[in-house]
This record gives sequence, C-alpha cells and structure tokens, in this order.
Amino acid sequence: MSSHQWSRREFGTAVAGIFGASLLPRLAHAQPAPRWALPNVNGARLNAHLEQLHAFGKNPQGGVSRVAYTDADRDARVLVQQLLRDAKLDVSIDAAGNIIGRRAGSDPSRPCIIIGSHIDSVPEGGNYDGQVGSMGAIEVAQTLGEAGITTRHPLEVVIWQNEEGGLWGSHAATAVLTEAELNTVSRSGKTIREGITFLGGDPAHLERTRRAKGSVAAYLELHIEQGGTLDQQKQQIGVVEGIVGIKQWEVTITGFANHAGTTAMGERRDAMLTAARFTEMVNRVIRATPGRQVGTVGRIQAFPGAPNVIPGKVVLTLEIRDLDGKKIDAMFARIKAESTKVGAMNDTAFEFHQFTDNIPAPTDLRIRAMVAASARELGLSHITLPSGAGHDAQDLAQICPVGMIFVPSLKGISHAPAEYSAPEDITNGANVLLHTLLKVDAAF
Ligand code: HGY
Ligand code: MN
Ligand code: MN
Repeated sequence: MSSHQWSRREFGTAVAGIFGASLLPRLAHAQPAPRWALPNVNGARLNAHLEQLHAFGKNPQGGVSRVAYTDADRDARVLVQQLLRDAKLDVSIDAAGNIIGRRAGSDPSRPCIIIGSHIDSVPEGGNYDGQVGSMGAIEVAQTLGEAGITTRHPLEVVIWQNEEGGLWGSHAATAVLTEAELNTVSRSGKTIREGITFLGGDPAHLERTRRAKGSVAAYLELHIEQGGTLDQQKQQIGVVEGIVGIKQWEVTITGFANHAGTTAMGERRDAMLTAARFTEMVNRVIRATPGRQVGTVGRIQAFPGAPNVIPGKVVLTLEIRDLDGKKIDAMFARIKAESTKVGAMNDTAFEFHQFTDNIPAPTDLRIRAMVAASARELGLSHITLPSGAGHDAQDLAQICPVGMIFVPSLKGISHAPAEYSAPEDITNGANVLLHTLLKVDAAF
C-alpha cells in the first residue's frame, strides 16, 4: 500500500547491489531527484489477474476445484503462460510439467533466483492458496521489467505442478522420482506419469528438470497464511520460520465381511468399528503431549460398502505434521503400537503404507531478516511464525536457501471455498516479495 521513499543513500546501497557499484555514479547522475523510491507492484493488475484465474474450475460454492491434471488445471495453465509472456518472460514447460518464465540477469554466470508457487487446488478449494504466490511472482517480474531493473542473477518464475497432491513438481525438480512414485494414482485418476505427460512434460526425461545443489541461489514464495494468526493479531506480513514436515499413510484395516442381519453383535470382525476406534485413538495420542503437532484421518472408504454388509475392509488415510521430523516419527510409533491393541478388540488387523514424506524445512535466517526488513521499509506490521501447511519451498530447501512470506487469511479459513485474503494484503505481500528479491539479489 505505502510507497516507501528511499533516501538517496539507502537507494544507493540497494542499487549498488542490483547493478554493481561501478554503475552507481552514472545512475546517480542520470537521476538527480533528491528522493528515490524502489518500484512497487501494480496491485490493481495483480488482483485482476487473480480474478481472471478464478474462472478456471470455478465451483458453485464460490471457490475452485482445480485438481492437478484435470482440464481446469490445464486450461488455467494456458492463462498463466500468457501472463508470463505478457510480463516479457521466456516461457517453457520443464520435463516435470512445471511452467517456467525466465528473465536474464546481468551476470549470466550466477545461479538463478526462483520465485513462484502453484495454481492447482484441493477439491472444493479456495481462490487464494497457491494462486496469490503465483500471480504475485508474475507481477513482481513484470514490475521489474517495467522499472527497467535487471537483477544480477537470472530470475525464474516457476509455477509448480501438482502441489496439493504431494509437491510433485518441486519434488521432481529436486529429487529422483522412483517408478513407484511415478505410478502413484493422483486425485485426477491419472498416475503422476500420465499427469506429467498431460501437462506437456516428459516423464521419461525427468533428469532434464533436476536442479543440483548450488544451481539455484535462493527460492522465495509468497503464500496466504492458511491459519488465523495474522488475522487475529492484525498483522500484515508473516515471516515464515519453517515449514512443517508431513507424513501420510494409507491404512488398511482387515476384518471379515458378513451379513449385517444375521451376524450377532458379539461375532463381528467389523473393520469400520475399528476405523472409528482408530480415529479416536489418533486424536488422543496426538493431543497427549504438548506441542503444535497435528494428526488427521482425512479419507475413509469401507468395503464392500453396502448398508446390509458388515465392512470386511476399510482403507483410510493418516496424516501427521510437525516442524520436528523426529516428533512425527515418535507419534507414528505410538499410534502403530496402539492400533495393534485397537485391532485386537474385534479381531481385525492393520497395515500401514506410507505414501508422503515431506520433510520439515527451516527457512534461511538471512532471508528471514530480509523479509522482515522489507516489511519494515514498506511500513507493514509483521511477525515471525511457522507454516502448518506444506509448500513447494520445502523441496527447494533441499538444494538452496528458501524464504516465505505470508499474508493474512480471513479467519484462518483455507482449503475451502470461503478462503479469502484482502486485495490490499495481497498487494502488500507482493511488494515484500519484490523488495526481498532485490535484497537477496544484492547479497547472495
Ligand atoms: O496440504 C498442504 O498443507 C498444502 O496446502 N498443500
Ligand atoms: Mn499452497
Ligand atoms: Mn493447499
């Protein structure tokens, strides 16, 4: 919102970082005005782009259902590529299906800085998760172009594919996907391999997209908080200190399917009853120790799934999150031990198959300080907080320093159509991203 006026000396310092000190005298001569300002993003354009994006996969509840590898996802990506071209970036799709918009830096020998996020959504999701950071990153690149600023590092805007299904795009860019991972069936019904092809990637040559340690100078992501801390505390910017680890398991409970009318209550090996006891137990175990850890049973299916048959099998998901990976493992060990007892109550058995392992990622201390300094310079209130949601930044943290900027989510609602962030907060976040990017470019 506010356009911070830089003193000549302050701006001189920033410019020295951006252009190299040798250019300073010439610039200073060409711009004799007594006060200087770093550019600010075009907030109206940024929020208009978000509006445009909302049309893809719009659902009757007012949000979007833009699950990765569906037509809505693919169609939205056409718009994204157009916006990247409008921002004068060189657009490509990498082998993993991520969209990349690139802008040359003044020093081509430097590794690139990446800014970005995702545009896929959960089923019946909202209009802001991932989308704010995606449109924000494009806006930042466009603003730089319009201001005639060339960063020292090449700049890439990356829109990662299938974040919601398990950070697949960023995972492919930072790790080797196994055959089993490529064969995982995503929420769209397509396997990850089919999804990558659907988006224009090449799953047979994922090595082409892989980024080695040191090949990226830094990764910055703007995102909505998805929790209620900033909104409750009336703070404009969140400096993210770390992103939680997320582990997910498919849990199969096996009992015995039998007639629901003729099998006495004491003789049932009811997998659904065990599932209910398991769900209650998970909640109890997670809450039994102090801390911010969370555990969820989020999906459940009973087999054969008829009103008059006792379920002989239930498949459900277990998810545990925390900033401390060891704590997640300890929680799971307790849940597994307790489930043996729960299963024994009615002669049912458990099997656990882990399918997600997003390790916790602290953000880079220097970038945290730059995000805070940028907020301060822009006159924005800010606090430091952890991210309870997963983000592509945690994959990038495996190969480079990362930083994240949060803007408030109204009442902390997210992954739901009622998700909302105010246009001025979104603009503030994009300005902090822009200013942080220039600081990182100058210092790294
Ligand atoms: O599930 C998550 O935390 C993220 O929003 N994908
Ligand atoms: Mn997200
Ligand atoms: Mn999400």
